[in-house]
Amino acid sequence: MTVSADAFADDVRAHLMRTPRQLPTAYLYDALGSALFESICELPWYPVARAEARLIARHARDVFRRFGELSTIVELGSGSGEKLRLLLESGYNGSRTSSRRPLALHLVDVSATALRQAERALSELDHVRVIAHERSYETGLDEYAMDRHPADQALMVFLGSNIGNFDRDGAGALLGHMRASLQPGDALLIGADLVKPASTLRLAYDDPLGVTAAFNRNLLVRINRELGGNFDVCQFAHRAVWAPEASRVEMHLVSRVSQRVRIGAQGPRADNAGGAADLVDITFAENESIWTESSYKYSPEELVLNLQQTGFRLLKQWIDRDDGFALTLAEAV
Ligand code: AVJ
Repeated sequence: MTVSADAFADDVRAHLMRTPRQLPTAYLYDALGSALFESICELPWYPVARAEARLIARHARDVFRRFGELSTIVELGSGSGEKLRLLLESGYNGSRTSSRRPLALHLVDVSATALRQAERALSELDHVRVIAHERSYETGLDEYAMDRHPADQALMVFLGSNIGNFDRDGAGALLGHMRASLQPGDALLIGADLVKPASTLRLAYDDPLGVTAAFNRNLLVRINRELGGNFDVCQFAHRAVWAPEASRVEMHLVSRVSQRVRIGAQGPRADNAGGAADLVDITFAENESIWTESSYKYSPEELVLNLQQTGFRLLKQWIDRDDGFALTLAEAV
């Protein structure tokens, strides 16, 4: 099941009309965007993925020790599948359960390419069954909840600091949604990047190789290709700012000049019904920005508080002090 071109067009139009102008973050992950994000994770200045991988490798056994008969893992934002694969390989003793039903792995991701990659990476493991949901987190959660057997014991995983893309209210709502898809005794494993010095954060989101800039500007390339836009990609600069009062890094695309941009006037959607109503026609002022992403940073305590306020109780929190990252395991109550 896929996210439709119409939904993409509607989202883009609605976000560009906001003040300040925005683009929806989830669409950064087309095939090239997903590849660029994987490259970001290899950059020396972006320690998020490495810090989390160290914690997972070290504590995965401790995670799985808490379950008698785990039947299901639900992963939101599975990406390449490497995070979950590492978790399973480091801590899940498949042989112990080989007489039982295979472990069901529900993967929820909006990126078709990432999902296919994850399906491939995880299907190689013994005694698992992969169910892919090419869905938003919310729709994926609903699909899983409808499908679930009452006797199932589930572990939900939300790794990579993907929670960082939500503002405080949005994160609370999403945690509540996760809780509603779980039953008492189920668990949630969540990885979150922590507040750290501004200079460190700036380098992480505006790296010297320009990979993050490419990741950001690729959203315009995608809009041009899939929605018939005419963004002049070179005329938008990547900018990353740390906003300490909101505890977030913001990514922007800043218009270098005053320029007019049209979407849907030509290209794939030109022959669709809807015609002129589909058109986006915007004149950007010089230095006007399009806000493409927020990456909220947490304190370990705030994370625990958020979990407690949404129906979870803390089981264990592991912190990597070197790179400022927290892996938190909570139980649905
Ligand atoms: C995948 C959302 C966790 O916010 O750090 C990396 C995406 N953006 N560099 C993040 C991202 C710029 C990443 N998340």
